[in-house]
Amino acid sequence: MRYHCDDTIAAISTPAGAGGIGIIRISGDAAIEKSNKIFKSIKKRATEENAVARMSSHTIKYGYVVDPDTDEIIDECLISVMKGPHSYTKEDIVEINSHGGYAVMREILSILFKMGIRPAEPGEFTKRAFLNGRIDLSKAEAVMDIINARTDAGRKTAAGQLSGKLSNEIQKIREKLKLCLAEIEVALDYPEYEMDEEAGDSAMKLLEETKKILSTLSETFYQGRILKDGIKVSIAGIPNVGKSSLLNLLSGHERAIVTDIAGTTRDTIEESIDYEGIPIILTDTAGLRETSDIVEKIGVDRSYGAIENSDVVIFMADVSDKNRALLSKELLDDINNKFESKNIITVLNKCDIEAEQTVEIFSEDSVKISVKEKTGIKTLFEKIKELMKIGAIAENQTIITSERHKALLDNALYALKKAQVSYETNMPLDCISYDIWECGKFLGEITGESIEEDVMETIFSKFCLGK
Ligand SMILES: Nc1nc2c(ncn2[C@@H]2O[C@H](COP(=O)(O)OP(=O)(O)OP(=O)(O)O)[C@@H](O)[C@H]2O)c(=O)[nH]1
Ligand SMILES: [Mg+2]
Repeated sequence: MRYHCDDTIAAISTPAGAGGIGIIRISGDAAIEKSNKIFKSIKKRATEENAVARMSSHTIKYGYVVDPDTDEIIDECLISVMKGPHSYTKEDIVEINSHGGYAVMREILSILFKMGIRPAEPGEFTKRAFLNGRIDLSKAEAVMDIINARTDAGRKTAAGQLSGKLSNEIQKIREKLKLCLAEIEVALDYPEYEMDEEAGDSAMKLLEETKKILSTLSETFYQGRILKDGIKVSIAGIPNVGKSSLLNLLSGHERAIVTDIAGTTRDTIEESIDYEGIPIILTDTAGLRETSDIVEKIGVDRSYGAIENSDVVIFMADVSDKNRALLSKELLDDINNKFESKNIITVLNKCDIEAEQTVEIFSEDSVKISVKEKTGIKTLFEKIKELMKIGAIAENQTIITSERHKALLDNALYALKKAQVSYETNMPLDCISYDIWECGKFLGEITGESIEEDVMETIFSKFCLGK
């Protein structure tokens, strides 16, 4: 497939701001011709004519970018040419590596725009790669995920999708659906014979298998989302138990104010950390207590909001003092009641201070730590991983991370369930094949084979400029 775009586009592909080098990418039919006009190659101290036009594909030349109207030298640069179809977009691509200053790159771009090249929209290079059939839609989406990945786990998942893991899985499912349809189609072609039982049973067996594969894939979304976006963990408890101290220890810097005054933290404080490749978004909260202070009251409300919003709650108690431990236990019971379905880990802090019979107040599976002496932290993280079923993902398993994919897989599953019901209730054969066809259509939207224009536009509009 080759989707022909009449216009040639250009954008800065490196991040905004000053950098050692900056890359301007140009893609389209006029990329070589236009860049030829603004580039002067220096060869044996003499300028070379038509330097870009004479370049072989996938080579680099050194020279200057000049304004063709004034001959003014804009910057020193390296220019590379990748001729279509062997390029990112399958079109001719020219990349100018200039110095990464804002003014330099703006000037080069504005000269290109004056020559009739159009500014690229966000994600337009990748969109062209998709429209020209170089990558499918799920791979295009993985490009963005790999750019945005903040941890190893997120990067690995995106890389798997980019290499075609999800596409292959979807392809396999679609093959199964085709087999299933073929069985039914034979019966449709010869309506004088009722769909014989054997053909029906084997079609339904295929359908059942496909359903299982689809639901396993759909269920990976829970872990996939965590790997991509992180686990939201809030730290809650009565004042002065060491919540902010834990946040500071885990984030590796003095992010929150710590004092021995109860009620130090007034607002929620968020920090992203990376624990063994898993992104964790930690929220320290204001200590929970009855208060008449207006500001503290708002803080306490926010603490409850943070608990509500989190995947895991670290409920921290201070076991260095019996009365405070009892107070913590009272609050813990209350929180357990209020947030029944939440994953709550009871963490007993200040274990470095000897106190009689305080630990026994809490259940046995509580995690004993001392922020001061940095003990028990590993056990705490193991507990978080266990609750979030992080270890349950097999090394080579295909994982979905996008809500769009999740919704489409669930629609595909629903279509198969409809097909099963139609078969069981002896509905006409074309009803069953329609449901199966519909299932295939939903899967095709994941890879982009069947996709509405506006859905595609929405997907690419979320991309960054220059990709
Ligand atoms: N001995 C000991 N002291 C600790 C430990 N963790 C924190 N502290 C001390 O406990 C006091 C309160 O710590 P914070 O981290 O401010 O407590 P907090 O729960 O954030 O308190 P609020 O913001 O008021 O709710 C400080 O004096 C800390 O140094 C610990 O593991 N052992
Ligand atoms: Mg605090």
